Amino acid sequence: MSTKDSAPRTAFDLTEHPHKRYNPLTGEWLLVSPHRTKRPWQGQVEDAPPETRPRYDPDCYLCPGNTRASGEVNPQYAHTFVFTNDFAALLPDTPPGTYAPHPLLRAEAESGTCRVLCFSPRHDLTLAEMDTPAIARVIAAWQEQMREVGARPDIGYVQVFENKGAMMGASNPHPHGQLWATRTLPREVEKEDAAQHAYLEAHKSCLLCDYAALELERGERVVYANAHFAVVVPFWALWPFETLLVSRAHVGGLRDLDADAVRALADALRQITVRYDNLFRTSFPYSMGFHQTPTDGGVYPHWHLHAHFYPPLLRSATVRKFMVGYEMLATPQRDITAEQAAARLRGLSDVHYRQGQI
Ligand code: H2U
Ligand code: ZN
Repeated sequence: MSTKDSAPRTAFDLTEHPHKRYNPLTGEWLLVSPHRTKRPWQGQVEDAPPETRPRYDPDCYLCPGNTRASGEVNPQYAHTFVFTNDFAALLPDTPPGTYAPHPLLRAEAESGTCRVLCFSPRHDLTLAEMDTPAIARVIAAWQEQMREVGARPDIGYVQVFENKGAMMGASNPHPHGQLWATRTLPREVEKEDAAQHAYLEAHKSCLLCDYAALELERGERVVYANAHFAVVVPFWALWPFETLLVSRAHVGGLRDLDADAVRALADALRQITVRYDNLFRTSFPYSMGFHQTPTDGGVYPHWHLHAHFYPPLLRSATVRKFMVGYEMLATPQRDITAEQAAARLRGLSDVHYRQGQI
């Protein structure tokens, strides 16, 4: 007699049965276990972050007029402010070179630059609490950085991102993001580059153009959409409330957005970040970042602008998902389905819980 489990008696159902989902942007798979959402939890409960902050903090190295670790003094900026990271992980003057004394021992020099971008002079705000014109100024600052840093001959890719919240490793609550620019393509970007390229070759259409249209048509994973952008919980989402913000038109990078599209992106960013804060009535932590056309001078018709939000929270302001055990050693896994997460986010108000009635 076989020791294997007996054959299933019911037809495969995505809402009930454990299954694997494919991420066509990276070629990775993840395990989804929808039957497991009622599992009791006696694990870690983290303290909720404090809810009030001053508009100006004399000890904050990002507030206007304050001195940073380098000794430099921040200007009295009125909107956004960019500076080169005083502890940059990448340096522009790193000499090119390889180290390969054996095929099992390989290294390559990497050069580049790291910058910090303050979103607002106000210490107490986040993107979710800024108005759309203020968010549009942040996008304009990103565009300016893409134009300036992206034009450098030693820069092949500019990664724009934000770590928000202590849970995601942000060292300071002052609203800010970062920009790491490298000579070569970072690994996630390389995977997405290959996938988008292969899709265009095979289908003669763009992967994310097709995906955005498909999700808008099906609706079940859409959180929000305006004329230029859609926010969805992607079919292959890994983090509980992960979202993908995707341009509806075929646009390669932030540099290519006109004023209308910038306003629409600001609106979409506000919509998703407000809903995130409203979900557990807390300042919702996440890592987010844009993926866009490399700046190494290549031709990239297959690249389609999008942003990923990877938030760690699972069921409250204090209970997060951990990527441990099976996920580190085998395959990443989630419990609630992408469709359930999208329905919850979609159902939330777009008025911030600290600014109005929900
Ligand atoms: P994070 O909060 O995501 O860590 O970003 C803040 C960055 O600010 C961090 O990378 C830099 C740190 O290196 N920093 C400065 O450049 N100057 C300072 O005076 C303190 C921190
Ligand atoms: Zn500050």
